[in-house]
Amino acid sequence: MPRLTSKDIPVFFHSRQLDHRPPYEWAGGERIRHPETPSRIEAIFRCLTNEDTLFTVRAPERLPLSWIARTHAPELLELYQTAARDLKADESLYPFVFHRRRGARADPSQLNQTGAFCLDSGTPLSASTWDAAVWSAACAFEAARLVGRGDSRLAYGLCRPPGHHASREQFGGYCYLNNAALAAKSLRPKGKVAIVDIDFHHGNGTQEIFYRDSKVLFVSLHADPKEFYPYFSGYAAESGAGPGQGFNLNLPLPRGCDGREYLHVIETKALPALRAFSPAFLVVSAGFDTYKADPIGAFRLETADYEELGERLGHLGVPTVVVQEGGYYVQHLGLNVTAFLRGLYKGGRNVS
Ligand code: SP5
Ligand code: ZN
Repeated sequence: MPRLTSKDIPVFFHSRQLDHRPPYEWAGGERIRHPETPSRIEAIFRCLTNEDTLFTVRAPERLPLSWIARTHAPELLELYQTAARDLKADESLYPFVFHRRRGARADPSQLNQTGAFCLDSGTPLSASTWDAAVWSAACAFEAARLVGRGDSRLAYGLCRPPGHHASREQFGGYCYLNNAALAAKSLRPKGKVAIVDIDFHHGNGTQEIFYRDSKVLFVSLHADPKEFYPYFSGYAAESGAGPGQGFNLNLPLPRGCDGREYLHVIETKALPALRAFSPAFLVVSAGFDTYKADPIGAFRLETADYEELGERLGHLGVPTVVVQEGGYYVQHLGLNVTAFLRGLYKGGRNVS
């Protein structure tokens, strides 16, 4: 294992994350190839390892179930393990019955009841999903462990499947385990944690997990949920509840939003809230489906905008864990990730 120097950005990735392969989803009545492909992280991996001196990629250790159970309901975790046991190797389960009887409990040993644990029909289960999701979570967790110990002021979990749509009890939006929430939970005993979610879509799962928590601030910039997934959350009026009131900040942006407009909202809304909160740690849910060429997103950010965005977040001078979320224009995904991490690294260098 290479020694960690102050030059390195540690990156965590495990090849088992590639085994989850959702074949298709439905979009406007059409059956399309699923956008959340293994090639996404292969492309990022290639870009990071080509970058001479900045990154050191290693594999995480397997994450114990007990750690995942701090964030997710035992029934959800049992369902994933039922799928791992009962599905055939090439089989994908797409739930299509979503029963919501108040107070009723679903049985996670019955795959026919999967719909009770699921937000949408674009997020299938296969026999490999559980393992891939656990390794993805392990990447976020190890990155957080390094930053939490003070061994690095920046670390990146090359997570996939992504996580921010997964709530305590439900999967959806291509997400099964909430990687960013796991990272934040692990840091929380050491001090206040701010999560900044820059994926194109609202991080409904992360919001829900910390909605009543005053020690974790959730700030999310995303497309207006009136028009875009996840539709049911991400509105500006959602500001936290109970003790967590005031610690949830949603910043919905209009279709077509470009880098200038995006960075303006970062500067005038997100950064002031982050500075006022004064966190000990920052977790970034880093999606790149805000890119101008993204097949799902509808914003117009360019590669240089991600570097600028990284620099401005880096200027906060807070030890930072970056967790990979969405981003589906595979050709430029690695470039955008690298630009963002380089920006964070540069921005954080001149602050002590
Ligand atoms: C992690 C993440 O980015 N999840 C995104 C989940 C979005 N699911 C709904 C996608 C609807 C796609 N419609 C495509 C229309 C293309 N013109
Ligand atoms: Zn997204």
